[in-house]
Amino acid sequence: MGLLDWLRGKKQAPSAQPEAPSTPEPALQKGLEKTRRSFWGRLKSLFAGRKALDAETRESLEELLLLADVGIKATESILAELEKSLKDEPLQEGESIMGRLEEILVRRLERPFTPREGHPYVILLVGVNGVGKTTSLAKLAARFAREGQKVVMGAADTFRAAAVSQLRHWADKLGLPLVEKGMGADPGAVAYETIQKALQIGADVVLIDTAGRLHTKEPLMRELSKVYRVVGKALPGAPHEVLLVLDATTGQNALRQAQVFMEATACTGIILTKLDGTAKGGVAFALVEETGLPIRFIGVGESAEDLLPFEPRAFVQALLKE
Ligand SMILES: Nc1nc2c(ncn2[C@@H]2O[C@H](COP(=O)(O)OP(=O)(O)O)[C@@H](O)[C@H]2O)c(=O)[nH]1
Ligand SMILES: [Mg+2]
Repeated sequence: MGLLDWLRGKKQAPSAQPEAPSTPEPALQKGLEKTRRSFWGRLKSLFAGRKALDAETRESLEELLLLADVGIKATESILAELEKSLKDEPLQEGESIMGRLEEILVRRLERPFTPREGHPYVILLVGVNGVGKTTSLAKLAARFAREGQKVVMGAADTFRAAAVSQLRHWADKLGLPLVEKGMGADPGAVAYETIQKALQIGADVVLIDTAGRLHTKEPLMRELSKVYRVVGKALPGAPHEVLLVLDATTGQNALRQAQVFMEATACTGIILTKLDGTAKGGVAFALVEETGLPIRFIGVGESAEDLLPFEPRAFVQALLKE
């Protein structure tokens, strides 16, 4: 099952273990271990033997959700929904509060997305420096290439020399074409040439890296909207996805970044990285609640297999697992 088909909304998310789709992937479980250990693992004992949500349990649950960085808004609405569900439909024999909570959490993470058709399929990666844009891009490129798609990468983060050379390193390692014009080049020109190259060689997927200088908001916005515009000019309908890369270890800061980037450009989804490095993976709920964007991929480690297509149920189940 291909990643590109999935991105285009045609099929279910591809699993690393297609033969056992109901068992959460080991990479996912491992990646969420810190979050699960610190907080979610405690829910079982909190709910043990309870059939209703008394004030004390409600308060403990609220505390756990807030500590996991679920955020005030999402926490309050999760609690309200759980209360309402238990009141409207008291638990039946064999049902548990955990089961109800699981359903509510899954629904919160499900966001419709409008996949766009297009060939080549153009993906822009945006986000602040250090969040994991370039590594995520390389991981995606590797996966597309493995699945037989013809990939072209574009180094439109021309602000730092290191950004270009990092992508060059990946391109060489993966044996994939990269369009680069060095540090200081016009990002719009790089993006344009990348699309030209893709059209020339009949590429299926184009992945474009961009710079993220959050402390200079105005130039960032100008630069991003220019790249966006230029890409659309080079290929009408493109970009098909603008993935906002956010670092889960930055907690509520990620929310502020999301606000700035959403003002600057039409983001279509989120890549939430470094979930393996934090106990506050609950920030996923806050991000979806506050931005309305779907999470499309999660990063759970530094190796190439550690970027996973995001599936709400698998994510929630991995969190709630003992
Ligand atoms: N542990 C972990 N590290 C990651 C993940 N994604 C990226 N990184 C690391 O974060 C650092 C910054 O990544 P980079 O792609 O250069 O960020 P960029 O500045 O946004 O392009 C690198 O050391 C990556 O290996 C992840 O999911 N988990
Ligand atoms: Mg980079």
